[in-house]
Amino acid sequence: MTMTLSRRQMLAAACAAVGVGAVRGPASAATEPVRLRCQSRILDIKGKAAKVYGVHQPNGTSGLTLAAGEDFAVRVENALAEPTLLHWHGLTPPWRQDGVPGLTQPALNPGESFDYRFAVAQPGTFWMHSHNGLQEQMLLAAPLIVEDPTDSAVDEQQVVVMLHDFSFTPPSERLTSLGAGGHDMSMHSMAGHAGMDMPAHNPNDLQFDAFLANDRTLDDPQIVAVERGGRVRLRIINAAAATNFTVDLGDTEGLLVAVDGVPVVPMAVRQVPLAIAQRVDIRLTVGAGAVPVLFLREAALERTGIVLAPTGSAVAKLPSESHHMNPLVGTALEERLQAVVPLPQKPVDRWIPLGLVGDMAAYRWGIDGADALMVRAGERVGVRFDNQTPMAHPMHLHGHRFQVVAVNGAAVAGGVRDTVLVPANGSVSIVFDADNAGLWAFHCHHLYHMAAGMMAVLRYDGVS
Ligand SMILES: [Cu+2]
Repeated sequence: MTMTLSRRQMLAAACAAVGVGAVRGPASAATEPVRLRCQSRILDIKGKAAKVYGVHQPNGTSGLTLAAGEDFAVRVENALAEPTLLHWHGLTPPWRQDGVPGLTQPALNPGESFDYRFAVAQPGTFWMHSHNGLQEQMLLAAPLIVEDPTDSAVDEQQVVVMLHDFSFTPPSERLTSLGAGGHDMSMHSMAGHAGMDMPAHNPNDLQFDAFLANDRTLDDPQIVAVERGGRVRLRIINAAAATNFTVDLGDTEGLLVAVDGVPVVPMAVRQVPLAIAQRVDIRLTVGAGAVPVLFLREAALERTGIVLAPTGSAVAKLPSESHHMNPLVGTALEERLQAVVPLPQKPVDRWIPLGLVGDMAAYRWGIDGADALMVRAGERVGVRFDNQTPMAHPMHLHGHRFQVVAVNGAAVAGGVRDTVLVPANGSVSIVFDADNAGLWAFHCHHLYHMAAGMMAVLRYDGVS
């Protein structure tokens, strides 16, 4: 079945697509904070009404776009019926503005607001999400785009895509059932999906009712109007709570130019693994035909996506399941990444070994060695993760950007980023400069692993 979009539909889709790009105010934004309201909203997911959360400006824009060199000046308003707090994932603010309840500041009660202001020097694709309880699974997340002012001369269309996993079952019930029964009670039968490609240990420990790209399933995807022959910069954010994806451009070749908002030596790609909380920027040129950009759920059949539709192109209906098992998200890309600007050469002053540990049956997770996460300002710090579990863990350090220097024991001069996937029963080493004194969350970004104990704090000597 093929459907052709009217010009009006295309324009409507285009407006929706550039929503996060149309925010930036004039220089007066330096004095007046942008209001970001945490609120509930209703989505139509597979024909059913779903009550979820979101972060919006008064004009309806989801999230925030600013330019590097500007101040991040934001007033967060809690319009929810429960406490909340937003974390600016990938930014490096003063630690008291990092938005981790109980660590950097108290959560905001319903009706409360809080003003944030700090300088943002580096451009990139970042995001914001609640760091309170399991609210991230309620879609309390939004894009946070820092544009590079030197890019304004580049003739390309920015397309931001935020991915989510979604269940109609409340996340608190799911966490309880994982802990109580050792498995997710809402799990669908996997029997029909098991096959030769299935790893011995399934990387998905939760099942979901839907996978969303910009809040829509592939049954009714976002159609983004683009110019025929136009250049596009995809900014893809994996905001899922517990799902790794592979970005799939099909026959179209893209150029991977950044990971977690930080430039990498450009690499031609058709498929890109994207672990929980990671981002990729991909440049591509569209021809005359529509380009589906698909997001394949790891080691499963489900997928979601958007469609880049040049003027006059026909957009075919896309099945929401792949014909073959989707790939695993591993370390093959991580081993090849090279930062455009690596960390300066410097000996490591302090190595901290961390063991990632867990008990799948009891659904308890932890970080061995977290007590030693104490550094002094000015040190070059190395952290070696040894994953002693059969699941991969996307490890995220707040307030810093680190460079990946080894994967499974093999040295690399890798990407500079804020979230790295430590493979099942494997290891990853990272280094960073202790240049932002404070108390910083350091955790697995799989929401249910974090909630079940895989959370630590990096402490600077003298800060409490
Ligand atoms: Cu984990």
